Amino acid sequence: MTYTLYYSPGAASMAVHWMLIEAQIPFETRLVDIDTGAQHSAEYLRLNPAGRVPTLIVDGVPRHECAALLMLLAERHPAAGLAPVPGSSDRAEWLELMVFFANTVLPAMRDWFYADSDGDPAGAQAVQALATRRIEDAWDRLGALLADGRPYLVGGKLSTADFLAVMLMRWTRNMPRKATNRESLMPYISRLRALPSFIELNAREGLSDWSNPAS
Ligand SMILES: N[C@@H](CCC(=O)N[C@@H](CS)C(=O)NCC(=O)O)C(=O)O
Repeated sequence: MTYTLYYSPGAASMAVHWMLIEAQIPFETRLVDIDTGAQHSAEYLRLNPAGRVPTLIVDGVPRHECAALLMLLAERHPAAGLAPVPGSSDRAEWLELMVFFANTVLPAMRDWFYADSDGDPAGAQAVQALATRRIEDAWDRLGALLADGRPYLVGGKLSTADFLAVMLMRWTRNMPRKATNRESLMPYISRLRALPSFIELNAREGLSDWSNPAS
């Protein structure tokens, strides 16, 4: 099995990059700097016609959509134990969360960050206001789940849902309402940010602006 991850630091590729590191899956990386528009190069558009990251080349075939990539990797690497196995009692909750992140939170994030360029700039404020409400609702939902003291989102174990959740929480760091301002989420965020794989991920992507304070 061979993998090449096309990524941009801190972008939707981050959860996939994190999983590859955590599961110790061999992979190569190629930087696509979205700040300089590299996602629009002819070479990259051949791999990803939407001009977005991530793209994961799986055994020579370009694959897209970060949530799908996480689920695919979990299926191809079951020994990593990063998803409840089919038929297990935690499977339904994991599926619910993965789909919730993919069909509700990721699009709301996209709307918040790209309201001007994806849509009509005249309506951008209203789009961002609705996106903010959806993002806040997501943190309410996750805060309620974590209220029972569970260390991770599903089944007491690290899973793909955590990679996605923490990446999304990180994206709020420069928003007026940050996930880190919520007491219901902070113990979870600190626990996940302390994982060696998260620290390694940040080092590899050259990121230092959303780490646990040095103790
Ligand atoms: N639905 C896609 C969204 C990917 C996406 O929007 N990626 C952003 C970065 S977080 C991107 O490529 N932005 C560059 C652009 O749209 O030009 C996924 O979940 O993988």
